[in-house]
Amino acid sequence: MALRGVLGALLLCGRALALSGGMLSPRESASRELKELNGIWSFRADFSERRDQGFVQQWYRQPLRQSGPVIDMPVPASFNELTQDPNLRQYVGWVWYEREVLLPRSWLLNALTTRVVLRVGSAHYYTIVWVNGVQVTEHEGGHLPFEADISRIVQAGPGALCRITVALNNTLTPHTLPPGAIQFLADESKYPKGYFVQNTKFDFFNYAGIHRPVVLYTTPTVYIDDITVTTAWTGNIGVVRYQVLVAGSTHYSLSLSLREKEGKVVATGNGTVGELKVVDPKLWWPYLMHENPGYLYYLEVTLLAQAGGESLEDLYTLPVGIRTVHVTRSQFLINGQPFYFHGVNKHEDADIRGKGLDWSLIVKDFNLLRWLGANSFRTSHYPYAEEIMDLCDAYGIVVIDECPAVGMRDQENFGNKSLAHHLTVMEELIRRDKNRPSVVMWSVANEPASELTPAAYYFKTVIAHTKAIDPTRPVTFVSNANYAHDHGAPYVDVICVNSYFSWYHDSGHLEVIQLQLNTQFENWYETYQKPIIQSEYGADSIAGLHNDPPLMFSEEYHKAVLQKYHSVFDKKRKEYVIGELIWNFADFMTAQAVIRVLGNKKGIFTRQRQPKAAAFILRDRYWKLANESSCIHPTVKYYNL
Ligand code: BDP
Repeated sequence: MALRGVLGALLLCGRALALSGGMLSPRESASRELKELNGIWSFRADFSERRDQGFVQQWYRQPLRQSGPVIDMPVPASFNELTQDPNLRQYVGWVWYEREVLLPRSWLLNALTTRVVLRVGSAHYYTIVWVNGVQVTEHEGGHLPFEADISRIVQAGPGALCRITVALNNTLTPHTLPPGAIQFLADESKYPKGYFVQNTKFDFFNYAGIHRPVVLYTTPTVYIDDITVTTAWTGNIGVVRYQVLVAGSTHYSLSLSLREKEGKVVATGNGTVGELKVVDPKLWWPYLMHENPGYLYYLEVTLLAQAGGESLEDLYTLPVGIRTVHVTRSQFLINGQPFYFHGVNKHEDADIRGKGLDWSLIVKDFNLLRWLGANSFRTSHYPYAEEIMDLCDAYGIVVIDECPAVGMRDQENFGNKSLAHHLTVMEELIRRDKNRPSVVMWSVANEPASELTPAAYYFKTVIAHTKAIDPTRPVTFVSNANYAHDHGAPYVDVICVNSYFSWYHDSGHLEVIQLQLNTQFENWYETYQKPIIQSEYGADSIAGLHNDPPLMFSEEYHKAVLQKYHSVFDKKRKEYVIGELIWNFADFMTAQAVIRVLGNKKGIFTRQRQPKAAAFILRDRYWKLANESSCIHPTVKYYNL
């Protein structure tokens, strides 16, 4: 009960925090310095019965080692699988992190001109941050960044040592995204006193910890707070519309220049709002649609201002891709050309580090995606790291950007409290990713119980809000509901549908796939006349397990399921099916269950990124699809990768 009480109270506080200002990715420039705080932090999980000892004893007031034993914990990483302690693996409640850092003297000398910001790339799920014992921020939700201006605290402090304490709670409630529920098991003949478990209705392990980099960075006290760009082109003229938000003063001037990759300035402008015109623009194209995919310009924004009698300058450079996105009744157009999504669904998931950002894994995954001939992925089932999104922009990998609304299976998940939080999360997601050319569509949820009556108002509201914040991108959510009873589908631009024929239904009966898939597509299209993406399909296979004729869980069965689906895609893609995204790119960890063998095994790669037989089927198919596309450039070579 106490655990529920503490989290409940905090979530209420969270509600009051209004979303304001920008969330530009931290970048060094002539006016901004950056210090990464990745590495070993001190850590303690609060195993007290009520999980509240850290608050009662105010662990943030002094170094963590003084209030009890600490262990080393890497950041970024999930804490779950880094020790041999099963209780930490399945821990639910508050954990505490701490790091002491020495700040450069130059950051502290002039409070009138220098601002110091602490930024957390993501921490799951509810986070409170103190600096030198003073609370500086709190944030609800994993997968998205948050930050705090800590200038006042560090600049008033006794010296350059700065102690950062982070308390983080992985408890999920019916109103969090994703939702979950704590179940207290009171039968003392079966469970120890106070025993509880956390139940979720989504199919991945609820890894927790500080999952993405923590950085400190500086800006001048008058600074570029946010930039919004939208792009268009007609004939041989590209247009970059911009809006710049400045904080700290109303007396400033702004100048902008747009540079090519090679450095040449192609357009200049000034003021907070304007339009830059580029003659013969190099458009941003998806991977395999052009010989030079992912072309980025660089928008350099320069701010000049006066503060405390001094002249200040702030510089920020934003990568910009010029491209357009449109949806018709049967097509998805990028730069006016039909785009067919042949890609994957992923997870941020790996051995040992869980959902912690890992550069080696990121690079390996992008190499595998390109080897596969995949041109797109969906960020199932939550926003991925900015570092990943940067590479999507640069490589031309098209993204359906999904928010963490997954496992919304109960009536309780569709009330006003959930809705208010869902709107905030969409605002945070769009604020972070709005300028990314790779993001072509927002997905507001995965497999919600959209057949429930309240889902109609709920999704109407979430989708309208998303479109109001970003009118430039289509919006969807991913459905597994019956087409005739789905209350959210009327509001989406593209129908995204998941199905697992011959797996969860008619298990073992490969022969029914084509008929059932055909019926699925026809029902949805006849009802809505909107283009359709098969947003999940697949089967589990244990790498190295063989059986012919194909039986479930063998590599042969996995291949056969894919091939049956593909034969229907090939007919329907000539009509209104605009994409196919395999479930899943790689095997991943889930909660323990009788249908999961050390996790979900629907990956075409193992968790260690070794290909199963299905990967080769998909590779042949994706390269064939790419080569068929009218705009693929002949220099793109399958075997060169
Ligand atoms: C779908 C879910 C996905 C699961 C997958 C499966 O969207 O998260 O992992 O099924 O069961 O329903 O493998």
